[in-house]
Parts: sequence; C-alpha cells; structure tokens
Amino acid sequence: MISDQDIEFYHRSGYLLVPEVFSPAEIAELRAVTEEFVERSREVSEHTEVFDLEDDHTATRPRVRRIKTPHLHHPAYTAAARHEKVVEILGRLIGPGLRFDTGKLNLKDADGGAAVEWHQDWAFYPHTNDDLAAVGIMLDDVEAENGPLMVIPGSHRGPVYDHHSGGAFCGAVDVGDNDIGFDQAIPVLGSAGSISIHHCRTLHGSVPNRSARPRRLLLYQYLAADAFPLLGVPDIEEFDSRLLSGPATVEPRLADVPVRMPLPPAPHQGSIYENQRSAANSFLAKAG
Ligand SMILES: O=C(O)CCC(=O)C(=O)O
Repeated sequence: MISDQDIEFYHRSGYLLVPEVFSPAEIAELRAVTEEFVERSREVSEHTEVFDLEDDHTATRPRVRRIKTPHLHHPAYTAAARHEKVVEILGRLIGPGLRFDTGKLNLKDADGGAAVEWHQDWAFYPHTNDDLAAVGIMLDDVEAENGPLMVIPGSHRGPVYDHHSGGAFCGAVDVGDNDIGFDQAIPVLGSAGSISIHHCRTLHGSVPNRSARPRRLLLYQYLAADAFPLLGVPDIEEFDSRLLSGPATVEPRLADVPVRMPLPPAPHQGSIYENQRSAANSFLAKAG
C-alpha cells in the first residue's frame, strides 16, 4: 500500500497521508456506530469513562468531544484498530514487531469542535525507543476548513519540548517560549477512508472546526514490540495481548532519545483537552 518513497518521506518528515485505506462500507459502519454513541451521550451530563464532553453538551443537543478507548467499546472500532492494511503499512514504517497501544475518537462537531494545542505525543508517553506512531482514520473528508490535524514537518528529529506549566504536566507546548517554525505547519488533508500517520515526536495540533461539516478522526497508537513505556507496564499479560505481529519480548530496545517525564501529572486528568486546560497560554483555540 505504500511505496519506498512514502517510507522515506515518513522518516524525513515525521508524517504521511495514505489515501483509500478504509473502504466506503467500513467508513459507513464506523460513522453509524459513532452516531449511536453520540445518541447515548444524551444520558450523561459529565465526562465518563467513555465520553469527554464539550462544555455546551446537553441532552437535547449532544456535543461529544471525544469517545475514549473506542476499541474497548465496540467491535467495529476494535476491528479498525487491527485492520490488516494498517498493520501492513505500520510494519513497513516501524518494523515486523508491532503492538497496539490505545486509541480515541476525536469528534469535531460542525461550528465549534474543539482545538488541540501544539504537542508531541512522546511527551505524554515516553518509551525506551521512539518507534511509535499514531494513525488517524478519517471518518469524514478532512479539509482546510474543518479543523484538520496540522504537523510541523521534521520536528520528530528535534528536541522534546517542555509540556509543563506551573510545575506540572499540561500536555501543551507554550508557543511563546519556543523558537519553533509554526509558520511551517502543514494541514494533513484527505478524503474519508484515508489515514494520516504521525511519528510520536512530531509536533502537531489543530484549530477549532469553524465549518458546517463535522471532522471525526479515529486515532490509534502503535509501537514497536520492543518499546516499553518508561512509566511502567502494570500488567505484562495485558501488554502482550496487544501484540499485532512478532514475538513477545522482555528485552526492551534502548535508544538514545530525548525524554521528559509527564510528571507531576496534569491537575486536570481525563483527556488531552482536560490536561491542556492548565496550559499558561492557548494558541490554536483562538485561531482558525
Ligand atoms: O484531533 C486532533 O486534531 C488532534 C488530536 C491529537 O493530537 C490528540 O488527541 O492527541
């Protein structure tokens, strides 16, 4: 599904778009399941284990910001996480030993879906090596107007930036404090069924959805089978149950990679949106 040039582009730029990975029927099913979840969210008025809600969510006008760990809540989401084309593509980018990590579905409703401030996933979950990537399955056409994921090409080869504020982790980079070429940001655009892939150290974020069209992005994280989380493995059987290819190992590969621990934890737990509430400044929320 991907060429040698795509692999070279991913390693150089820290991201890749692959069109037409999911079929129209698979996308239709994922959309229908997502709509059922949004219907169910009418029953809740606060964040739950499943739902992260927009501030203006109500029973009459449900506004879900995120479905948490969707792969644990519906077989269609589970199947998407283990989709053979995704596993094949990641095998070429990361290597034959591959593990699923976790996932989320970020829904950006029309007219106001929330921004995600600039960050590196690596700041949230450092590992013994950085052969980790996030895959964004586009459930809608992603266009410049509906809050696309934006990346800073090549930033995965640079430092890990400070994601702290007020002495605790906040999950966002303070744009004012850093000399980062944010003007070089590239929106990752594609039609429904395409996937984006970004390296765990690639700086990325997104502006609110100011358009009349939703932007639902099903984001799954993957890692090399020999990448072990520096925050620990609480349950090795559960960890190994997520292997997608290659044998289990208890020998982590140690790479010379920059690390900052996400500690002390963010005062607002639950989701990246909650973590980022304690950031000193917000930038992307005001843009778009
Ligand atoms: O939904 C988006 O546009 C960005 C999501 C993201 O980076 C995250 O949730 O970590």
